[in-house]
Amino acid sequence: MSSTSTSHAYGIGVITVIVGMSVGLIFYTGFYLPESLAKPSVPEHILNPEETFVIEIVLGAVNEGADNYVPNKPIITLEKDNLVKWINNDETPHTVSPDHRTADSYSGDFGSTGVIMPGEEYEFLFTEPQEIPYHCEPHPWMTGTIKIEKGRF
Ligand SMILES: [Cu+2]
Repeated sequence: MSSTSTSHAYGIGVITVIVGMSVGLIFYTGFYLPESLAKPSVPEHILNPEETFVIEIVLGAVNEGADNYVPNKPIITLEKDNLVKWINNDETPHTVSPDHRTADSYSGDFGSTGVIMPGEEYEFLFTEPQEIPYHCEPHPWMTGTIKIEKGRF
């Protein structure tokens, strides 16, 4: 009799552990994981700004002392022109590389991966205010800064 009740208690214990683990797993995959993987929620007007801001890598940018990133130190505004496009109008491949590793919490790491070939472009959507000094990897004398500011509203 006593051995029956012992195995009965054991059975209930095992079931309790299984149920507990299942509840934990469901909570983890159903609530915790999606929350931690989700991108931050960004207002629609920042995701779809009115304008694209263009920075030209001008012809002859490769030459030391010449104009390179034009405009060179622009200030852009969230919700207005926070989608920025660098266009390489030079005859040499260039990069847009942050001086220090810089990320936007929505768009990820900032900077062109590899070179931007002549005629090609690099685009980045900024969603947070920040100031980023950047340069060209093969031509370190080519430098620029971009500053992103909050919108008026
Ligand atoms: Cu360059």
